[in-house]
Formats: sequence, structure tokens, C-alpha cells
Amino acid sequence: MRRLLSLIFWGCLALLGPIVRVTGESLPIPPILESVRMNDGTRFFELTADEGSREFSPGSSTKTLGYNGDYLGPTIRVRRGEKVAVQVNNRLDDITSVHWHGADVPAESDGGPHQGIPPRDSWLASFVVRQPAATLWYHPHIVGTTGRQVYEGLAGLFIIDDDESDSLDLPGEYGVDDIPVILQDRRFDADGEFTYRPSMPDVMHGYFGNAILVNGVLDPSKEVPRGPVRLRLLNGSNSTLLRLTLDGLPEMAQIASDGGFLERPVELSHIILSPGERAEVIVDFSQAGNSPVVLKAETNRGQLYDALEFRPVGNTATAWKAPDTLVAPENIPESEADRTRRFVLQSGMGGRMTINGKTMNMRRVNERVPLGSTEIWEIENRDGMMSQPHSFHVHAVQFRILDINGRPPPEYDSGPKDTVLLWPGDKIRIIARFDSFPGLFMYHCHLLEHEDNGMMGQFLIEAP
Ligand SMILES: [Cu+2]
Repeated sequence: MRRLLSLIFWGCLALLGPIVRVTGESLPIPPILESVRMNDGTRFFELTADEGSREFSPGSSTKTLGYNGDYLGPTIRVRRGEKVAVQVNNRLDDITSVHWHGADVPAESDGGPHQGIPPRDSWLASFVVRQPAATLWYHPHIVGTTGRQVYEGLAGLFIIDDDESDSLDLPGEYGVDDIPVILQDRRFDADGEFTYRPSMPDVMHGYFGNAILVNGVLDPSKEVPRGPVRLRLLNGSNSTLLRLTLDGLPEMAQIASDGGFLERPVELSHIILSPGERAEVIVDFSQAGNSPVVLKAETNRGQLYDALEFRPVGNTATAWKAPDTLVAPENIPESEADRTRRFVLQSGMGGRMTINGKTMNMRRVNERVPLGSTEIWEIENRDGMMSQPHSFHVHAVQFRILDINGRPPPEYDSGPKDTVLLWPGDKIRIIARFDSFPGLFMYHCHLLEHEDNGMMGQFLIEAP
């Protein structure tokens, strides 16, 4: 049924034609952020959110937002065990915040709506990196304006390394054979500018675009070595689901999901990412022919984009030998769960987006979770009639999917996750240990128009 729904989504909604523009600009690689100082064993970073502008197509400039630049932000790269602190400066006219999506950090450093940074003010997040190697990301998280701020450019990658990932024989030269790929659809107008003016249907169904940006540019290309190349894929779109395939190679091997490595590489012909989700894949360009290989992105509106063109260079290498195992699986047995909570996602009249019938209220604690407990959260998308997918994100934990509509998850969805796609009518059970930090955290739909219009709640992790 779930597969059928997916086919219906990608098969029958092909109403809008593709926008094909081949400019072939070289793919920009977000720079690794240099730390500004070391102090008492803590590595300090600095991010500044500011206004800017960018010419996405020649001759037309769009107002944007960015961290330490005009659009998007640098990649923050840290090691497990490291003490880090990030000072965030807000040079916007609006309140903002920076949430470390997927990170296991204290509530006061989580960067959610309770850590808003007023205009011209700064905020310091500090934490010890406690979790395994993963590709996380960061973005604003203020109630009502997250969609606009992310859309206009505020987002960046947050990569964690550890000894285990170093010991694996995987491509790891950043920007060469280990390539960040931030995918975002945007709605450009006739003047070549993009604006964020969601109508009521946009709130209900998400602010869809008519072009796709990769690392902040249209139609880029990238020279790659003719061997295994690791892509760190992020769907950084506001509300658009992406189905990714390769034109020129039959498959790719997924090695990591949101929160880190899978047990073993999983060969896939396509990958579906909802907003906020990540996947790391190995693409073996030794198996490519002489033509470029194109990363194609199909949206749940049926648009098909040539998102990124890869041009393999160099001598033909031998085929990549995938490792048999990556990391030992860390499953949480269902028998360890202390309780089950239920969350029903549903759209209402007039764009009222609810979880368990309620819209987000900063003064309401929706759920109280005892520190150290293990819980099953059963999430249901009750928007079957509206054919509306949702993307459920939980702060503070990496969870495991127990089952999807009663069936165990596919292997690629069996690793650590912080965001999960729910097709209309889906019921998904996840399990997590809430054992890190006490404090107030968020759960919400990661379709940002839904989040901004109420589909969010708060849970308080309480120390005994
Ligand atoms: Cu939603």
C-alpha cells in the first residue's frame, strides 16, 4: 500500500513540466568553518546570520539570507568527544535561532524557539559532541518564521567524525570524493527572483518551487574521480519531497541515514528524502560510461529536474568493493520501552495544522518524558483524504523505526533517524532512549509551512 501510494505520488502528479537550464556552473562546496579560537579545551566557532543577495541566473539578483555569506552557510565539522561552542550573531532585522538538527545537545543549546536571538544580539551554544559520525545540519527554528528564513538561505551542514568512521575504507576527501549536496527547490518568478509569499494552498500543501538549487546554484556540474565518491545528501527544501536517481548508473549504495552509518551498505536504484532527511551514498563512477552521470530529482508534484551533473575524470578504476559491514547495529528492543505515546498529524480548516488536535503553543508542555526512559512513539498521518505527506522530526534523540504500517522498515530505514516521512494514512512506530539531557525540546512536522502554522509540540525531559 505504501509503495502504491508512492507510485501514485510520483506517477500521476506529473502536471508541471521540468525546467531545464544547463549552465554547467561548477558545484560550489560550502567551506569548512575554521574555528576562531581554542579556550580551555573548547573549540570556538562563529556564525553570523546576515542579509545578502545572489544572482541565481545571470542579470537578476534575489535578496537572500546567509551565514557568513550571501546564501547558505559554511560546513561545521567536529569530532566525537570534542567540546565545541558556536557564537551566533544575528544581523537580521528579525529574531532568529540556530537549531543543530539531529544533534544530541543540552536543551539550552538546542537552538529551538526558546533560544531566540533578537536582532543585533548574539547567542552562545556550547556542548560536547557525544554522538557517532553523522551528517547533520543547522537552520533557524523560530515559530512562524522558520519557513521564510530557511527559504531565503539560512542553512548549513554539521558533520561529525569519529574513530570508527575514520577506520572505514570510505572516500573522505571533502569536496573531491566526499561531496556535500544540499538540495532545495525554489520558486523563481519571471524576473529570475524568488520570493516567499505562501498562499493558503501553499500552507496546506507546502511552498513548492519551479527550480532546484544544489549548494545554492542552479544546474551545477562537478568533476569527480572515476572511482567511488561519497555524496552527503540533504533535502533542505521547505516542503518538497525528492526522489533521487542517477541517470547513467543503475544504483548507488546508501551507507548512512540521518544520524549515522547503516549496518551495511544498501544498494538502491532511488532514494526518497523528505524535508530535513539526509542520506550518505557511495556512487561508483568506475562503472560510468563516457557520458556525464546526472543526479535527477523528482518532486512529489511530478517535476523532474536534472539537479547535478557529474563528469567522471581520470583513468578507469576497478569497481568499488563495498565493505560487508559498516557499524554494529544498535537496535533498541521493543521490550525495553517504558510506554507508548501517540501523535496524530492532521490538517484542519483554514490551514490549521495540528498534532493530537492542537497547534503549537509556546506556553504549553504537550508531553512529559522521564529522563532515562525508553519510549515508543506511534505517529499517524491522518491526512489520507488530503493526500498530504508529513515529515516528523524529534529533537534530542536519534530514534529507530520499529515498524511502518505494521511491517519492519526496509534496511535503508533501519539506521539512526531523527526525521521520518509519513505518507498519507501511514502509521509509524519509532523507539528512542531519552537519556541525554533534561529540558524542553520540540517535535514537529518538518514541512516548514506546516511547522510554522502549528504542527509542532513540546516535550519536557524531566530528571527524577
Ligand atoms: Cu506536515
